[in-house]
Amino acid sequence: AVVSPDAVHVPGWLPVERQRELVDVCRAWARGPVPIRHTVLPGGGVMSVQTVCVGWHWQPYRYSRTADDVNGAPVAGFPEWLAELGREALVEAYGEHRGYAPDTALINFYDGTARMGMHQDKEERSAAPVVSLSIGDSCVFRFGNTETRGRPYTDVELASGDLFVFGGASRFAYHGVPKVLPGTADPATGMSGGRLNITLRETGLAD
Ligand code: MD3
Ligand code: FE
Repeated sequence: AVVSPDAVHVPGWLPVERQRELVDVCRAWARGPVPIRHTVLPGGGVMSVQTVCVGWHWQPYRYSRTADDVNGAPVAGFPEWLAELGREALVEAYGEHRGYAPDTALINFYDGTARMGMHQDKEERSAAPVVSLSIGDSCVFRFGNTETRGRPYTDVELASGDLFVFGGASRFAYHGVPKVLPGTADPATGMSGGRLNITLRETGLAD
């Protein structure tokens, strides 16, 4: 379904076996080289979501190759199979991938009470689309506008296996996750509780 121009939601895109494989690899990345953590914001706030990155490390509000705000370690490399999955996602959403070459993934883990406030993603030096994959519990995803944090916005339920691609104008829209829906996950995904979200991005950065 096309939620707004260039924002395409594909429910149930990822087969459950591939969801389980992603859960396994994300569990390994969550252990290291940089452990998953609640990001601390410059004002002292702590995000309720836990995040681990591969390729480039995101910290508010820049990318680096080492996790200076965690343990200083270089982040795990971005695997080519994950870039290929990103291209498959763009072919599904747009019919072509136009040379999509994501070089970073942000992996967010939500427990039943975690939320993500309305924000824009502006650290990338690229207008290439963001690919989002959801696994585990469903959530309410709030997709807004490019001008303000507030209305108008559209609430969409994202379930396990759903693909969402944000390109074009939607790439710089405000968005957030106001609510997780506990107990909605299919145990066959390997997620026993909580929600995993993987976003693929092109940073436009070079070392
Ligand atoms: C629209 N993650 O990691 S995924 C994020 O579910 C983030 O964990 C949320 O927002 C999550 O930055 C939402 C959907 C998403 C991700 C990135 C976007 C939508 C986006 C970037 C630009 C526009
Ligand atoms: Fe975001």
